Amino acid sequence: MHEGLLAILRKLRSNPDKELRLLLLGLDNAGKTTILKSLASEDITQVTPTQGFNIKSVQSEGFKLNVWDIGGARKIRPYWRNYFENTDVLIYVVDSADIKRLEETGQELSELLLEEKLRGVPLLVYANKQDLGHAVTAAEIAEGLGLHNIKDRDWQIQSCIAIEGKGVKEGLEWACKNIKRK
Ligand code: G3D
Ligand code: MG
Repeated sequence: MHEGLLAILRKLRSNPDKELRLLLLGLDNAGKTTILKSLASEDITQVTPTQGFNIKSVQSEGFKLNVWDIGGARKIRPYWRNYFENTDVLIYVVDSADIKRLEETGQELSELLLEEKLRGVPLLVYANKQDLGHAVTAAEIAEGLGLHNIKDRDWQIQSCIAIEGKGVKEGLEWACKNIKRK
């Protein structure tokens, strides 16, 4: 039987008493909802869609995940900051087959990395949709996003195929190892 990734995460976690907070962000269509589903499987206890903002808060024993589409709607951006507090890991999802929007997604990521409340928070980038023939490699995504210029936090790029659950777990393992002790 498929074990939910949150169950796996629960075992990897170094400090089981502390709630782990994950932010899962990216442009629309990147694959966030697909990753969310593979994370959660059976053990989601609560999904709260926030009226009008399209932010999903998912809570499971010991975990809190906040998920939304970035890009567009600049006027609601200040509201996002409410969800940045105490984030342990920022997970950024990129559609590796959507070269047209690589620059846009890179721009959005750069803005996020400037957020004071996300300062020093480890960054995991999923180069998703690696099954598609025209997808570019994780290394090319890293290059396109300028990840090698990031000096103020740990970061990792992980290729994945969210619809098949491939690579998702490996990314989370990195994330768990890189959570800062507060
Ligand atoms: P979002 O929540 O970031 O907006 P979704 O993205 O998770 O809703 O995914 C957007 C579309 O991409 C979905 O297709 C989904 O099935 C598809 N997708 C997600 N991950 C992968 C992947 O690894 N490979 C491929 N080929 N497709 C993927 P639909 O057709 O349902 O809109
Ligand atoms: Mg979605």
